[in-house]
Amino acid sequence: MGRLPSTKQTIKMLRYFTIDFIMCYFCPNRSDAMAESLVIIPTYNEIENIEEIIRAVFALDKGFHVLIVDDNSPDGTAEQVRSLQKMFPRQLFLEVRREKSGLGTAYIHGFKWAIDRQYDYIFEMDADFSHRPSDLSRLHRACLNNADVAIGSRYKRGVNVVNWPLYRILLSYGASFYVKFITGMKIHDPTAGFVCYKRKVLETIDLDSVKFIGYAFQIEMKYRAYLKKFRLEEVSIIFTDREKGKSKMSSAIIWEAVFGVISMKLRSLFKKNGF
Ligand SMILES: Nc1nc2c(ncn2[C@@H]2O[C@H](COP(=O)(O)OP(=O)(O)OP(=O)(O)O)[C@@H](O)[C@H]2O)c(=O)[nH]1
Ligand SMILES: [Mg+2]
Repeated sequence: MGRLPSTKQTIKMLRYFTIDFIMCYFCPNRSDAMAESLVIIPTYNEIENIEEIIRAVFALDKGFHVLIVDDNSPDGTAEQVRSLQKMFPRQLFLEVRREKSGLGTAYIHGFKWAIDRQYDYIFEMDADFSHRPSDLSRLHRACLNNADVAIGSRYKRGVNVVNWPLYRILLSYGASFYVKFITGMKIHDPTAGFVCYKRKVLETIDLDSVKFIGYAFQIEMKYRAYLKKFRLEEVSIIFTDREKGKSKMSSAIIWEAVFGVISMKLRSLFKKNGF
């Protein structure tokens, strides 16, 4: 015979049941009323990583939902996701866009999708295991405590980057000083792409006016949250270079960040384009 649940467990179960019941009535868009957190993973040609990263998130058993925003990858990433959806029908979602249109717009697409479905905590994560899925819980905890935006930071305590060539570290570390100098944000890792946003942050930012695509997109999102006086908090993480698949990094992305940060600062001073 199994043990009877304690009073505390019974109250918890009743609470979940009530929330579930209410949410099923008032949020019919969301397939699993228990889930409050959505991990958005943009993908382009990630066939070698996609199954493993999805399984790694679900293996955490924290009730995270996952949305893949794929840009019609020629390698069949989306088909792989579709076949996994049979195994995780209530937790795994897929949006396929017509063509490769950049990481920034993929996230904006995912943010709108998440807001429509009333997720409370919305994460950004790469598919290539540079971000450890187990750190999702730490970002989540930071947002449950005090933060409005929790940033998985490579540079909060020293330099926590594994297997990157020196030039990449210098580029990224240098960029963080440059951004701090121009924007005045006191963040060690403003280009970080491992982030948890509270829904209210994304609802406040004018997502249609965010135009950047690569590193500049990550900087702009943080800067807009900072200007709206949201609490940004860094959580120290270890970042590891991808082992499988190809990087989508390009010189265009670097130049976008170099000039983008200045143009973004100017737009914010003149309160142009949604700032
Ligand atoms: N949907 C979509 N996803 C993209 C696009 N470009 C990159 N991604 C995804 O965004 C994530 C980060 O891309 P990476 O190629 O790892 O770029 P990065 O992390 O800036 O560069 P590396 O450090 O060199 O890996 C990965 O999951 C990519 O598949 C794009 O144009 N569209
Ligand atoms: Mg990467």
